[in-house]
Order: sequence, then C-alpha cells, then structure tokens
Amino acid sequence: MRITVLAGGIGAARFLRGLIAQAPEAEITVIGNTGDDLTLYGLRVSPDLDTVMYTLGGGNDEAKGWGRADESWNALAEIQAYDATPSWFGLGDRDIGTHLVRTALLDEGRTLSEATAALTARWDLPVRLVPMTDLRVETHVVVEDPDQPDGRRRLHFQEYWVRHHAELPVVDVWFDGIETSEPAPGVLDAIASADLLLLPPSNPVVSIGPILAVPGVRDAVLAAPAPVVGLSPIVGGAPVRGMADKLLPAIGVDTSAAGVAMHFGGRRSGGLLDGWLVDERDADAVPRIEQAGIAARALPLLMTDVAAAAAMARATLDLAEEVRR
Ligand code: FO1
Repeated sequence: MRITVLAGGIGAARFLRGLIAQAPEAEITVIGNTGDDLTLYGLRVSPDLDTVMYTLGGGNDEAKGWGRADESWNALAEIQAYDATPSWFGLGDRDIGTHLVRTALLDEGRTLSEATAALTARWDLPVRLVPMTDLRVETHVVVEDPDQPDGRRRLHFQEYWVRHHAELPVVDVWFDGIETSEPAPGVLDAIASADLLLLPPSNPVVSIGPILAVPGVRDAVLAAPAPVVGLSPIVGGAPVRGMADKLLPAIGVDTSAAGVAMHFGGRRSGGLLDGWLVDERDADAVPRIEQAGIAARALPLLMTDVAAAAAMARATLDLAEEVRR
C-alpha cells in the first residue's frame, strides 16, 4: 500500500512512528514542509525535514521533540560569547553537522531534494522524505508593531516562534516565495499514485498550509483518487503543542477540531477531506463534521508513546477503508 503524508515537524514525526509500526509493509512517502527553513551563519536549516529525519532515524531529542539526541551546545556558546546575533535559535553541535552537509551540497549546486536524499541515507529511514519544493520558501508572520509606520512588522516564522515565543499579535501569515515555487520532483506523483493521503496532526497554518500552497499541490490532492484522511492537531480547543491557536484566528479559522476540518473542507463540497479524526474530548463535534460530508471518528489523539500513535494510525487506516470510494 502506498501512503503519502503531508508532514510538518514534531506531531507529524510522532504520528509517522505510529504509522510505520502499524503498517510496516506500506511504502510511505513524506512530503515535508520547508516553510520553516532559514539561513543562520551561512548554514541552511530545514527544521521540519530534520525533525522527521531525526525522529524516524532514532537520533532525535525525544524530550524536546526537535534537534539531536546527546547534543552539546559549544558552538552556540561561542556565538553568544562573541555577542553575535542571532543567538536565539538553538543550534546544537551535532545538528550543525547536518546543516554543514546540507549547505555544502546546496553550494555545490545540488537541489534540496538531492541534499535531503543524501542526509536521510545515513539514517536509513523507513520512509521516503522529500521536500515540498526545492525552491526557497520561507514562512513569515506579520505582527502588530506600533513603532512601524503602517503598524505592522514582518518576521521569519522561527523568529516569531523561537525568539518571541508566539507572544506577538499576529495580523497575517504568508509564505514568501510560494508563488514562484513548484513541487519538488516526485511530489505530484506521490500524491497521484498514493492509495492513501494523510494529513497528520501538524500545524494547519505553518506546516500543512505551505505544502498545500505550493502551486499544483492542492489541485493534485483534490484530483487524487486516494482517500484523504486527517487527524486534528487541536484537542479540546487547544493545540497539543505549538502555537496553532495564535495563527488560526489570523486566517479566520476557529481553533477547534471542527474548525480545522472545515478549513480543509470536505471533498463533497470542493474541499480536501474524506475523513477526519478528532480526540474523544471533541466527540461532540463529530455530527457537525459529518454534516459537511467528512466522515469523522473520535478517539484518543494524544501520542504519549509509539503504541498510542500506532492506535491512531490504525484508526486512520480503518477510516480510510470506510471512506474509500
Ligand atoms: N524550537 C524552539 O522552540 N527553540 C529552539 O531553539 C529551536 C531550535 C531548533 C533547531 C533546529 C531545528 O531543526 C528545530 C529547532 N526548533 C527549535 C524547532 C523549530 O522551531 C520548529 O520549526 C518548530 O518547532 C515548528 O516545527
């Protein structure tokens, strides 16, 4: 069975661990979000690609969810000792090794897809990880700033999230470079040839959003013969982790399991979804979601361990079979 997953970072990576445990024979292609990417000290960093790579490769820091296990922070300490900026982004020494190799490959003229293939080869991943695009796209957050003439300021998503802890009032979110981007090689084929398309519990705005915004991707999902099933990243009105609750209002979406389902839309009304899984705390939202033509199921959605993620994956596969046209 060929499964294609549109993935952000930590939530997607943890779900993928469950999916792999539940469907070890499946051929899984992960289309990774690259809107989080940024350049620091000349190094190209791809946080969501690295989170999937480290987590599925067994090299991730399980407590933080991002970055490498057994990390040290000597280079960052030196940066800070020099009072150099930026120093708000946690660049670990082992992690820097990844960025050095990626940047060297890119500087040699290799594409991000080629660099990602080279990096993931070391980790012997049980999935194929491809970037959503090989062209530069960066998610920027527009925040209120009374000191600016138009009362607004635009900053990179990572600065908004890591430096400012998502505390700045968000006016808009946009994906710089998205209009001239194009799907990376294999992305459209992985969508068209999939037996199942999944939206894991990732941030709908800055993780799934950029992937769907790459020209051609949303249309490919709409045209795909495979059922499209997603899992709500919002449980009981709040994101399980991260800052989706700060960003969803900026795009006019209700911070709820039903709100995000409606945001993606039901296939019957021109949207993406055939099925949507919500946490049992949001079971009361099931009827409304079903009325939108999206098959909905309520079950525990907290990925406390791989077994919990595998149970979610099982329910996802079961729902996919129920909605398969
Ligand atoms: N998240 C943080 O909250 N603080 C950090 O210092 C930080 C550093 C970092 C370094 C490499 C990397 O791949 C991810 C990193 N993240 C950090 C997570 C990153 O902000 C992710 O993009 C978000 O968690 C959204 O997926």
